[in-house]
Amino acid sequence: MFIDKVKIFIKSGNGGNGSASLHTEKYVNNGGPDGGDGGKGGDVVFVATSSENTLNAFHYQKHFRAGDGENGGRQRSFGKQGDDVEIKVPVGTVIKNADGDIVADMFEDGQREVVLRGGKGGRGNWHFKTSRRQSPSFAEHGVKTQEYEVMLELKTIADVGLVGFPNVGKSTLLSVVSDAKPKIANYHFTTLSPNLGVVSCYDQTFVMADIPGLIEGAGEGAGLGHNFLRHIERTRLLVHVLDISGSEGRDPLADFELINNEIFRYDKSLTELPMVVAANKMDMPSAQENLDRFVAKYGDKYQVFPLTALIHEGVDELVTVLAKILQTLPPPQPLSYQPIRLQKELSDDFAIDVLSEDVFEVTGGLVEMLARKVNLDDYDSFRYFQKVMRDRGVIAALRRVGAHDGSTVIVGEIEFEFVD
Ligand SMILES: Nc1nc2c(ncn2[C@@H]2O[C@H](COP(=O)(O)OP(=O)(O)OP(=O)(O)O)[C@@H](O)[C@H]2O)c(=O)[nH]1
Ligand SMILES: [Mg+2]
Repeated sequence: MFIDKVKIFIKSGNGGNGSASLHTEKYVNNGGPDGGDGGKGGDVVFVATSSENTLNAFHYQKHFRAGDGENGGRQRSFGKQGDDVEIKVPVGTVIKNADGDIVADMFEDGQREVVLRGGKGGRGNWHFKTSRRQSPSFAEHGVKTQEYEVMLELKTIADVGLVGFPNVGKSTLLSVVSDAKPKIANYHFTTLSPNLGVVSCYDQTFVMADIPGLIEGAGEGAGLGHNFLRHIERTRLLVHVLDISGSEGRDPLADFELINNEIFRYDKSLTELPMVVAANKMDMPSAQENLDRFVAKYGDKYQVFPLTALIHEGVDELVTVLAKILQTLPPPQPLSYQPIRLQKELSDDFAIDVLSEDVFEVTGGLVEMLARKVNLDDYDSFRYFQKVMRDRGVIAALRRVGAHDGSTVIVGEIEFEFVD
């Protein structure tokens, strides 16, 4: 099993409710409000790690929830914050929302991205004490959060990508130049998921990825082509491996054209990647003759390395040149994207919380928007505030849930008396 694309569900923690406790003490009649604030809910945090290179773990676990904040308590005791949930993903994982927009590119080992923030805790009743209201018997509710669906897509990050038909010796090459131990066998599609290996060349090291064999139509998805090609998008240099002996009856020159077409059909920008050619299986009949034809046709445009990977022949020359070319190339770049936030805080909807018989709180994006714009000390600003409340249907909605003359309405930091 190899999973490199998976849908999961994430939710940050709800905020804890504020407490409406009234201070009590022996012989003291009315000690005043002492209800503490609710704790903030936990965040959803993604962490990139290089110790994983598949998304297989998400086959078993698809739901991730951060802890809820605890409710506030008596004596102004604050509710505990909810625990964050950390989701480990392999380096190279791209996180997308349900519409396919990029939320984050987990590009570097150890990178942390807070993708969902926990709900704010509600304020305890002592915040609402005024000269006219000595003992508020209500407190604010914590913000309840919503679950989101996200798509994880692994786009392997490697310096060098090996491409070619099945069975040409890509895995063999990786196994003789790096520490990787990929499966090697004499049939097609031995490799079903990318293998990564670290190659050392004097004091330089680089990462080589062996991707599954490509076939005709791969650029349009044949033979799982898309799934495999995704892994070369982020390499800096391609090595096109050929069975130069044509031992399976195909002409290596035709193989070369065909695979190149599939790659470029998948993504035109891959044409800009430098490519060198590894002409493998030089130990087999017809190899030399095909190599001569190949060099005559493509020798001006591509560097060609005759190899017998099986017995290490020619591989050192190839590795040395790869290391040299990499030195001249810019370091790998993260995807360029405008990060999309999953939580749309500035939507202009609202909700009403009934805190007690005659206290109502308006919450939601509309409130955040107003809080930024309205200055209550300013008459025009207050008029604007009233108008928005009416136009957006907030007043009507308050009336529907039972607000009446003299009820208290809380909108963020603003508090006013309802007048019917
Ligand atoms: N004669 C000869 N055989 C080789 C050479 N290199 C690899 N082979 C053989 O070719 C077969 C395929 O090798 P792999 O490395 O598994 O090929 P691959 O390109 O990774 O194949 P897929 O994973 O199926 O795409 C194996 O039987 C290897 O032993 C070589 O230089 N000469
Ligand atoms: Mg292989």
